[in-house]
Amino acid sequence: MVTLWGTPTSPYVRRTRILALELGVPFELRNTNDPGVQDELVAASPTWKIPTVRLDDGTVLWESAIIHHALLHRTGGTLANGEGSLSIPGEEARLRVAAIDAALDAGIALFYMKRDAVDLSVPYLQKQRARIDAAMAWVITQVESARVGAELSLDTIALVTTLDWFELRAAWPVQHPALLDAQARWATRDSFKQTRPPG
Ligand SMILES: N[C@@H](CCC(=O)N[C@@H](CS)C(=O)NCC(=O)O)C(=O)O
Repeated sequence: MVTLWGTPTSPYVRRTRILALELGVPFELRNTNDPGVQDELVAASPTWKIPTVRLDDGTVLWESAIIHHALLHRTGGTLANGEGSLSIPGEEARLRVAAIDAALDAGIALFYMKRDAVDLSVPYLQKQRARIDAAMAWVITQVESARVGAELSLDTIALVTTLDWFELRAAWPVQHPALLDAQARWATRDSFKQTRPPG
């Protein structure tokens, strides 16, 4: 059984949960908000970030892209529902994930700073806000041309979990019709439904 340290609301952890469900990899989610579990994370990962996993063979991994590569590599990518397989992403898909991550990281940073009553009007933080807009404007072109969002893939999982988190935290307005379409398309799939953040 894979141990997955994370929270039910983390968009990065949700990516890993969706992938594990799709690949039929059993895992236990250790909620780092529960008493004592943060200590387990700190002991396991020098970055203290979620997702962090311990695989069946005892290997500990952090960074979602590395975790996902390991899961795809170890399972061969075969989907548990028998409907095809997921491949290890190539350069273009990794670029899309990188752009989505840039928007999400900026959104997460701004969300936590706002919660801590930081003044968001300083130039560096304004730049973070502009970075979300710029990265998402490019991502929209990729969705419109069906490079992402149409098929199940790591970049599609990254896209939809990010959009859902933007909505959950009111961190960025998900309004573009192509984004709304992609969100709606995947909302009914089991792995996305089961991992929908509470709240
Ligand atoms: N690049 C990392 C990002 C992971 C990440 O930022 N996770 C957030 C939660 S969504 C986190 O652990 N934040 C804790 C912190 O920054 O203290 C990945 O892809 O795994």
